[in-house]
Amino acid sequence: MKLFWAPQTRSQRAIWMLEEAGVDYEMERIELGSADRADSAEFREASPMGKVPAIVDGDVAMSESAAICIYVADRYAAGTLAPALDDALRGKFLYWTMYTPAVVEPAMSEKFNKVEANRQRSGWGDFELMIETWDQALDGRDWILGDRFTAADVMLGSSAIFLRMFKMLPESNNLDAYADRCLARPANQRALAKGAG
Ligand SMILES: N[C@@H](CCC(=O)N[C@@H](CS)C(=O)NCC(=O)O)C(=O)O
Repeated sequence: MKLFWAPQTRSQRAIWMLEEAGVDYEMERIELGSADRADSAEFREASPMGKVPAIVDGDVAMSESAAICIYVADRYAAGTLAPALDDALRGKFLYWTMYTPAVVEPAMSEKFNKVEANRQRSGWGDFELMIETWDQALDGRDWILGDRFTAADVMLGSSAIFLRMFKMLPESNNLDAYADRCLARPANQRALAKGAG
């Protein structure tokens, strides 16, 4: 598998996911900031918007970190990092894997940019509802689905770590301990070293 990445970006999620799944992969760096950026056709096929992370795996070429996490988990770690298709936890797995791009990121962006929030009208509610919902789901659990770590935790864990780094995580809640647990995973430590740039 080839991973297109850039340091200090959402690529970190894909690296962490690949490390958790134990997949062999090579990394091709994309110079996001360069003025004369000339993306390869292979990268553009995987990522039409030119965003990282993106992967090419045989005939599969795709981007979007949550989609990559689900793909890698289903293809290389089905039943462990992704509940099987007929597992009752599959629904919650999909919900929480998508929570980062669908709810956390828009709510975070609104708060960061001081945009007036509308809990009813916005699909992501607002920052406080986003945090409360996530925090409650982690009550008494190590991972979002309970005892088992899955690709959903790669997505959510990366968001918890990011929010804490930007001092946007409320103190004394489940999310702080969750971020610590995610950081302590050996696969995440390897990923952080690889993604440092
Ligand atoms: N929703 C996408 C977002 C990807 C994204 O925004 N990537 C940024 C880096 S974090 C990027 O490639 N920006 C460079 C650009 O737009 O040229 C995902 O989760 O993968």
